[in-house]
Amino acid sequence: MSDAGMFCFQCEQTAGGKGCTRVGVCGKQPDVAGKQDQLTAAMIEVARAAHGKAAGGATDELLMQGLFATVTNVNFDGTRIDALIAQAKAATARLGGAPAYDPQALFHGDADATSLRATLLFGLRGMAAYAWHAHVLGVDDPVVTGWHYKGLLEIGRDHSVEEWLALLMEFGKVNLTCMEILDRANTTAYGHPVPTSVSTSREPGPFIVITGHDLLDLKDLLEQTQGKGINIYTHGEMLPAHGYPGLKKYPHLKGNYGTAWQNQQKEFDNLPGPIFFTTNCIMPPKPSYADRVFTTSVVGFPGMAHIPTGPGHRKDFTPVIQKALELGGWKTRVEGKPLMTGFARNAVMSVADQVIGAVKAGLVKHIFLVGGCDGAKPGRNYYTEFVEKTPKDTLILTLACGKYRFNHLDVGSIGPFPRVLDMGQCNDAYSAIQVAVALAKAFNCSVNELPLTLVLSWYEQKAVCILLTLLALGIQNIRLGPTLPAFVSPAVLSVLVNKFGLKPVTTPDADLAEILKK
Ligand code: SF4
Ligand code: SF3
Repeated sequence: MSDAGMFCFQCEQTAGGKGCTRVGVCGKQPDVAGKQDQLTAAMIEVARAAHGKAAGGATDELLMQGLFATVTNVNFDGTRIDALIAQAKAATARLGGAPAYDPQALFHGDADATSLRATLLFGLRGMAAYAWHAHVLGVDDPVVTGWHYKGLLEIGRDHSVEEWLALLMEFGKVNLTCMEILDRANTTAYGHPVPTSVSTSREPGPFIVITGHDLLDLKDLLEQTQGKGINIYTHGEMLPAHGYPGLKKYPHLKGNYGTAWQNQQKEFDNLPGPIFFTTNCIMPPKPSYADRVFTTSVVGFPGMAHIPTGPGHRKDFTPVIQKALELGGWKTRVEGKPLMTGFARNAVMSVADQVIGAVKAGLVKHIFLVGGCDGAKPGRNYYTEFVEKTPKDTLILTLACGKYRFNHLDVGSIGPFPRVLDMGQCNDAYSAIQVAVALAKAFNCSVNELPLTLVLSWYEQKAVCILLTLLALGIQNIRLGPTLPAFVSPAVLSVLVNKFGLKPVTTPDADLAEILKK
């Protein structure tokens, strides 16, 4: 730890590609970074105290929330982290106590052990966020819930490199189950997404922008704004919500506003409507819109209004609604180009015969999954250029907020399909996996033998858990960018390269030439 007292290397924009030591590039202050490490240590103690016992639902929720709150760009509010630490200490005491864990031990010591410990911790945080979204919809899985304890317990232990790798692979499979239960929770609550054209036009009148991943928050907001003359616009990872029948049926779910998270300070500047943050990624709000920012659940930023969670995970959005009416919204209509979404697994599988036929007939030569997080680095133009340069006889599946790098491009269609198919949020990587498995079955080969290449972009911990799932499924030759994680040590990287053929992205031209050479 530096003199200034923080060390964080959990995200892709970490200072100098090594670690934030004075203040976070994201705006995280050293005291908050320290508290997040204390919270992690306190949760390791909970897991120790709960070992061999049934901890109970409240403790299950506490671990999910504590892990979720420490994902990048979720909670910058030290008092909220303090409250979670206090709850964790109380849970440990209630469970009979446990040996203390030193937060300094999390990211220090042998480089390879630190790298592997951090990888498991960051993946676990990402999974907890997904587990929480399923949980609020009433869907849990005992293995997933149990792994929040197991993962924390193992993070607090020493392991050989082989043991760490085995844990990471086990975790990757558990995260697949987590994405499966979230898929089940979402599709049970709102139906299977259907291909949907989403307006990006701005309509006159009061509105609320909702961002993040939590579909229950959107549903409740839509219910509570019905008939009030307020339009709802999705932002960032909320875009795929437009594809769900149970959400698109609301006529005041008007469209999508803005692009991915890193542009929010520009896009929300003087916005004449409130912005409601349901999950990551929140950036330090500028004074020009700080008075209209609302957070909820584990999301927090000092000084911003917070909508508390009531019984049954329900919320009262009255303050957000009042703010929308007070600000009045846009005065005139601004025309925007529509975006397509809703190509989740059910929509793609329902035309599986046509996709398979198109591949067999040579109409589709290759399928790319270009998915993952967006971010601020200029190198992320790679993904725009990559999609622009893909041959016209290739399909591009996409998911997560990285899609805003290219979802506005007109890259044409192949027969009935647009060439870019938006499968959903980052957690809808589950849909992409299901489609890949179905294609492999139809072609009687392994996923690695399909004309399919994964070109992923990462920023925060959800990408870490998804990558571990893909590796645990044996998927080879994934291209990862825009840069490799600072928490992957050279020795761990060589394992990932040798065992899984993981490749850092280079240039779109060189990567496309290599991928398509066969
Ligand atoms: Fe730095 Fe990223 Fe950690 Fe923020 S989350 S302190 S930018 S490494
Ligand atoms: Fe984006 Fe934050 Fe990761 Fe769900 S919203 S993908 S970065």
